[in-house]
Amino acid sequence: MGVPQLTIKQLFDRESCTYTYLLLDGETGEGAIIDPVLELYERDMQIINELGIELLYTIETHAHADHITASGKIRQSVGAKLVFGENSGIPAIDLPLADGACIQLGHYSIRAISTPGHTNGCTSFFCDGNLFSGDTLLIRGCGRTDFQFGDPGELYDSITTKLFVLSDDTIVFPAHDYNGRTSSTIGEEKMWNPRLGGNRSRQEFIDLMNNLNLDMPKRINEAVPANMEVGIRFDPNRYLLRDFDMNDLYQVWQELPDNTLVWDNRTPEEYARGHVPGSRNIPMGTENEHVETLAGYDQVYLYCRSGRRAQTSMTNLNLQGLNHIVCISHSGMPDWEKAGYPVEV
Ligand SMILES: N[C@@H](CCC(=O)N[C@@H](CS)C(=O)NCC(=O)O)C(=O)O
Ligand SMILES: [Fe+2]
Repeated sequence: MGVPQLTIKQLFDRESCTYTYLLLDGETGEGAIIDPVLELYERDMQIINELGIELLYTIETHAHADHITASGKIRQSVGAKLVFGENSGIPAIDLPLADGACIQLGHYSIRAISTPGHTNGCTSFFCDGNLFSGDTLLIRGCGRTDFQFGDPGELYDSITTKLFVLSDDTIVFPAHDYNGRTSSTIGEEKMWNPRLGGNRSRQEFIDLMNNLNLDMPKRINEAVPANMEVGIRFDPNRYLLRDFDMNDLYQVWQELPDNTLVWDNRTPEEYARGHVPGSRNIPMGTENEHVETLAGYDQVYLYCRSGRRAQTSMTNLNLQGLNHIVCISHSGMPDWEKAGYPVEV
């Protein structure tokens, strides 16, 4: 009898191009799942049951922006322990892992490697020569850094000092691939990754990442708050008041209660051209610098031009535990102007 083998099953979600991984120690029958997708819960549970896997862990590499996790549901149904990096900011965690911390899966050890950058709570997991890199390192790419407290400098440091130091033959299994590729190696990525390979400097990487101009993931406003609660107990109305529009804001604004803020998160240029009188300008993308100030208000009303940016800032702040923001999600300043309400310049 040879040495027991770690079995890895790579599963795919066509909708979000997400890879879910099932890890199995064939000798003990113990297993772990990484980044399961809520819509594919039945598929994954069927495999787990057919193979007779005792699922010890459901592991998340980060709070995803593009799909809702099945981890909460899996935890409820089979009692698997929920595992995240300790900086994920997600409350329903059984095992928050610090950088370098390990959990045992049969004969194998799974090691958490803190790799912030794509989000501030991203963690990669290393097991038996395999790296589950989440969205930190993708095949010939890397995660974007323009939401959920992403930071290109941090991402560069995570990849170069935490992942590229692993041995060249480490197999890289990412959380996504949009081009049908399934795995890579650290050696390959050091050589061929167009964002990081060769002699690209940290500053060049930052400039590149700050100018990607990608569309927002289609489901970000739904997925991020849901994933903060690991896909269970999710009530979209708690976060998104679909019916609250600029006319409702006008009603509130006329007799604004004490300690209430009207927040305009458009650019300073747009704000200067005309805004709701008394509103404060905190542009989208800088809200993380104002968490304490915003938390100090009893109630915050947030608007932008169309509602899209308001939703994005709100989900960013939901991640920080702020739940007192009323988001005007499907209208904005042009609607206020059209209605003939007062405008301050
Ligand atoms: N079009 C996709 C968005 C995909 C996306 O933005 N993916 C994130 C990971 S959550 C990313 O980092 N992508 C890197 C890239 O596209 O280069 C969707 O709507 O869901
Ligand atoms: Fe992601």
